[in-house]
Amino acid sequence: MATGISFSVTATDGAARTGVISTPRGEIRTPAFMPVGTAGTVKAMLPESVAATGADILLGNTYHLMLRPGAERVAALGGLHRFMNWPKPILTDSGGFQVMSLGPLRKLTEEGVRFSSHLDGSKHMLTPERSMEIQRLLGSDIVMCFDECPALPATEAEVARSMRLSMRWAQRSRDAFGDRPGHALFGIMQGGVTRELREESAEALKSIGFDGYAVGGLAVGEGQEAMFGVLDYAPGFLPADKPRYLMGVGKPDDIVGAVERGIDMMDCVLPSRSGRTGQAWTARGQVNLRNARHRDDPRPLEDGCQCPACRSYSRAYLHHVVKADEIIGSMLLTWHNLHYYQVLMQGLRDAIAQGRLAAFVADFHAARAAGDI
Ligand code: PRF
Ligand code: ZN
Repeated sequence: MATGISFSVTATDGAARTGVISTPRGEIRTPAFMPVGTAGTVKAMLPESVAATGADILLGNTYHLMLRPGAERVAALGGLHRFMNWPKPILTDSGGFQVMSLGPLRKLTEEGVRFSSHLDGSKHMLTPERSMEIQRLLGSDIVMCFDECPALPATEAEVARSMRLSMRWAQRSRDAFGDRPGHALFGIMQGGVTRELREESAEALKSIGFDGYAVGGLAVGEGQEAMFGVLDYAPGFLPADKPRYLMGVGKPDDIVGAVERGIDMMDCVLPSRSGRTGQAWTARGQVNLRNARHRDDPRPLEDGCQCPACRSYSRAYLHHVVKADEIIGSMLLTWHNLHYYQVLMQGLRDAIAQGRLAAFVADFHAARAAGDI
């Protein structure tokens, strides 16, 4: 990348790769999981605690931050890193995907998306040019193209029309982004579950030229089998020497399957959001701390886990604070979940580096099949 951000693959195992993205704000070890800090905070976590889980990079959202507190305000206060006290890299999503989830509150044209704020009903317009400007004002290190992710169910013709619009917006995003040393711009592949559309989208993005390439439009309800079906070929359409980012994925088994298929970066609200509803993710699968079976259990949530929730508290205590809606319940379970996700990523990186990914994946599935005990 001619942008002061570089990617080097240090080892491969089958289609999987491990490597490092170097940025002026620090290194991102890949495969990387990015916790979601939608509104300038990873909910229930101090930024230094997020860093302590092993996260190298956070995701922020154009859509939420433009509405509140406003991109110009964040810029005047020194940018998002300083505003939220997170000095490491930040990737920002472009807003298109979040706007689409507003349903009837939006209107899509060639120019962009007009929408009403979910906060106060005020009217706004997002275009590729405005999205690039907002992400620049935020100070984002990795900027995402403005795209459209069609809502399912959609016909193949609708998916094709939407993908081609996203490719025109990708060119406008590239033009508006300009040349910004130290900052990267990623293109976003669309095309649903149709191989020809995915290939057409990849070719369009490659001819524009980006610093990294995302696979968008997956994990929108098509199911894991269909998603893996696309991931069996889609990463191969993208340049091998650039990072590949699977947007909005996923559950631990989605992550493992995506990494096996050549994905380098992912983000998902799941570990943080489910931590706030009493759900924990462990090597043995999902654990619902609301369940009464934990009421008298003095054992830690996960044996051997080095997170604060497991080092210093019992399942009985976690059950109690979750049931009592105490804030510390959200804090401890979010910390555990983010820690578990980062331990999983480190395990994947080490396994790829040592050429034993297949054995790692077999152990991963065996532990989950054994279940929580
Ligand atoms: N586009 C953008 N953000 C996204 C997606 C997308 O397709 C997805 C799809 N899973 C999540 N986040 N811009
Ligand atoms: Zn733990």
